[in-house]
Amino acid sequence: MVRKAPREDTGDENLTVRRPERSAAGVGGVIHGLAPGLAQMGVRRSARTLLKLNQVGGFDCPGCAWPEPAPGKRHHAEFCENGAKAVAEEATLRRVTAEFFAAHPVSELSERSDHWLGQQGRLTTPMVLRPGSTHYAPISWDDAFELVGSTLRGLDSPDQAAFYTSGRTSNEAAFLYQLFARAYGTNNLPDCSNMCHESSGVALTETIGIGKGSVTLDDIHRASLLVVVGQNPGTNHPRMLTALETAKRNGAKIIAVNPLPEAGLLRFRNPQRPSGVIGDGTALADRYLQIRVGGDLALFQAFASLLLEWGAIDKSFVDTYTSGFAAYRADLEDLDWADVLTATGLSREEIVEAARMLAMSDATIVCWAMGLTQRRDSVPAIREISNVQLLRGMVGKPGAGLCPVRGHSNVQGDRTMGVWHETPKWLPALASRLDFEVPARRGYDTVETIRAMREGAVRVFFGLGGNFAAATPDTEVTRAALAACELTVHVSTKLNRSHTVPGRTALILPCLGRTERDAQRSGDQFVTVEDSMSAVHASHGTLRPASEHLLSEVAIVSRLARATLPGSTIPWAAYEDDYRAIREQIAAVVPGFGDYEARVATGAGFTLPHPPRDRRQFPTASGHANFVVNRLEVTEIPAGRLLLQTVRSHDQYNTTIYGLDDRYRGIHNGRRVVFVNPDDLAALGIDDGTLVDIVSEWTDGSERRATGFRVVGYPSARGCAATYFPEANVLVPLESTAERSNTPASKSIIVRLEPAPVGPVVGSASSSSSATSTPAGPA
Ligand SMILES: Nc1nc2c(c(=O)[nH]1)N[C@H]1C(S)=C(S)[C@@H](COP(=O)(O)OP(=O)(O)OC[C@H]3O[C@@H](n4cnc5c(=O)[nH]c(N)nc54)[C@H](O)[C@@H]3O)O[C@H]1N2
Ligand SMILES: Nc1nc2c(c(=O)[nH]1)N[C@H]1C(S)=C(S)[C@@H](COP(=O)(O)OP(=O)(O)OC[C@H]3O[C@@H](n4cnc5c(=O)[nH]c(N)nc54)[C@H](O)[C@@H]3O)O[C@H]1N2
Ligand code: SF4
Ligand SMILES: [Mo]
Repeated sequence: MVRKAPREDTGDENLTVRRPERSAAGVGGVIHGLAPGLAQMGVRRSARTLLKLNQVGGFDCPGCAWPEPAPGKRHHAEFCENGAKAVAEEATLRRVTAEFFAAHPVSELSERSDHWLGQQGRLTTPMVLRPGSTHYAPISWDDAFELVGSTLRGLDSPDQAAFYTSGRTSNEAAFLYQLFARAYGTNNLPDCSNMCHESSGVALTETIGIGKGSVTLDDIHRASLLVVVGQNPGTNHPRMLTALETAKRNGAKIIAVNPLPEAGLLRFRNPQRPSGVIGDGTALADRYLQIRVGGDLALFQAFASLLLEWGAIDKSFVDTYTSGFAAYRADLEDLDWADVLTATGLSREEIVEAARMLAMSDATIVCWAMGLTQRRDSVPAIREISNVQLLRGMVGKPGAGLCPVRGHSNVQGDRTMGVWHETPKWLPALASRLDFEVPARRGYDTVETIRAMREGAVRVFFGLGGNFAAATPDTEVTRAALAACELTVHVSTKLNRSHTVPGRTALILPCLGRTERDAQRSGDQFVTVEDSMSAVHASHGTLRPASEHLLSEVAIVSRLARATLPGSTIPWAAYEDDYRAIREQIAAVVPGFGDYEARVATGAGFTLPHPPRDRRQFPTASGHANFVVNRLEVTEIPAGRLLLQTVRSHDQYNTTIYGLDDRYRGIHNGRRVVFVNPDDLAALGIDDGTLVDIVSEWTDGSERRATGFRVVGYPSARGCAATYFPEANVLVPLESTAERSNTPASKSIIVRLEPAPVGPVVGSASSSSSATSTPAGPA
């Protein structure tokens, strides 16, 4: 295998490992959050910008999808450290200009790290890479749209194009984008949800009839028990800790279920309260279940079995609102406790104690995120959570419910707006209003899109935001698939990996970010977003745009549509001129959006209807909430192997790498680390600090390799290792996905660690699969 020297210092030579921190946030968090802003925006712009964050009349945080408190209850600084970093990343004063592209050939950019690419600043002008060229060159907007439009018009079928969306896109842009794709003739609308909470959507649709969570922020505050499963809120949803703290002050108990003892879950120092600035803060979790990766289905089956044994079920709820209870109860009679203990790695006593807390609670919420959704058995595991909540009657009751905690700030809204590879129920109504045909074929999801590109069935890839080349699994396969396209187009704010994996022709279309003023013909526009708890509200950009050449996402979609569908009778130009016209269409067809304009104009926004939450009405085929029988399969880990999961560091937003530290886990100046329990290291005969390759092993006998990781002894659950995404995506084959949701199984990878051959360059070699040693870009 070729070991390549990196183009620049990835920092890993200076990697240091300290003791993990015991608690999250506090004054340290605020200072850490402000530092990138000060460095990238300066003092005045930082202060002005951050004061608008999450305030009425200001912009919605481009970080995560955690909700804001109601307008009257907001603090002056209603944001967290990572929200401030997300804003700094967008509001930076650094710029990527045409001169930048003239100075850096694509071949060079492709060898730069994700961190370096992001650090170059905001994209400022449309760029094209023509066949055979070595550099991106400027192109006018008109020529860019004509290029995309003529290519799309020239395809044999609209299904030869795929239109990807990342979850930062506003409701208005998302609605227009799916309208365009459908009017053009395809349902090929893969999105980041396919890699994120798709498993939650599929499972909940089956059990309660709607793929969204059933709680509000107020419910979190009123719960008497919160179970936080497979989630690291201290890093990924920091203000969720404030909500958990409020719940605790109101008397709630908290159970954390996680292979890693994440700092924020265990203790929290609230920076908005003086007592949080000093001292050790609030102990959050009352009980910590250090579960093995993949043990959740077994855990919740064990909970259900105990609750049934104790008669601790809400019989009247079960009788009135559910179906399938008898079969479910019968199935659990055969529960094999030996399997439960193997799968979870927990003792029977630990499980019984936690189950007792469930039995005692009159208002329980279960929250979860990526620890549950990215495994082969994700959908069954989430259905099992739903089963337990149904047993106890914990849906449609104040302070109780099911709470998938979404990632991207508008990922839930994008789905509501019809960004989906299947057809929303309201699509026929839209089609008849605007006179187009509903495309007949089901569209491709993310993994299917990669496969179709590889096979030549998809020839044009269009990405509205995101970083498809880096976020997806099977890095080499995905990159080859993108490179095989006739045309790739990325609507982006920042330079990223996807721009360095061009199709035969490639376009970069730079757009406004959410923080920026969006002026159109009818005046300044605002957009709307939906948070994780179905609350919809307006977001007003206020900053001066990073460049005068930027277009809004809405304008880009509108012009794309006009260039592609010249005879279209849909009023694309009117939508671009005044976003109220888009909201009018949304209000006319999407349930729950009646009187949209008036309801977002007030600032407070509104919460979308959710029949199970609001009325215990379950829009399933049976009209009841469904108990579903799930089979418990214990993953066998061969001797000498570990079950690897991939996590986010505290200094990244998905594929955007803000910095090289992961403070809470004690990692500084580097990312190529693999966390392993010290007892496992001893059993494997590998010393802490050893440089290893991570090799994943698959049932077809194939292997994939990521090279040059430093082993860090860490108190993870036994037999379970962790490393960062996207560096580890090279290890996951396209075929390894969750049942039913087709989400890449990036959190259960059987691996062995191989001490790396000692070379001159330490910890910097590019990831590569065993099949090829093409550099994947140092991470
Ligand atoms: N700052 C910041 N914020 C973000 C993001 C970011 O990258 N940076 N990303 C956003 C996005 S898109 C998303 S989807 C969310 C992601 O939010 P999270 O889901 O919190 O993100 P991960 O880092 O993937 O963390 C997964 C957690 O699940 C645990 N886990 C892994 N496997 C298992 C398992 O089998 N069982 C259990 N019980 N736990 C397990 C891991 O130890 C880890 O604590 O965050 C959003 N917010
Ligand atoms: N191994 C592994 N893989 C994973 C995961 C994991 O946990 N482990 N998590 C998965 C998850 S949960 C997700 S959500 C996906 C994320 O997949 P994506 O959403 O595709 O990736 P991001 O890194 O969030 O996208 C970052 C890019 O978005 C662009 N961008 C930022 N803001 C805007 C904007 O306002 N408009 C536009 N047009 N562009 C913008 C910038 O150019 C930036 O480079 O990754 C998935 N991949
Ligand atoms: S919790 Fe999420 S939405 Fe709220 S300020 Fe932090 S990053 Fe932004
Ligand atoms: Mo996500």
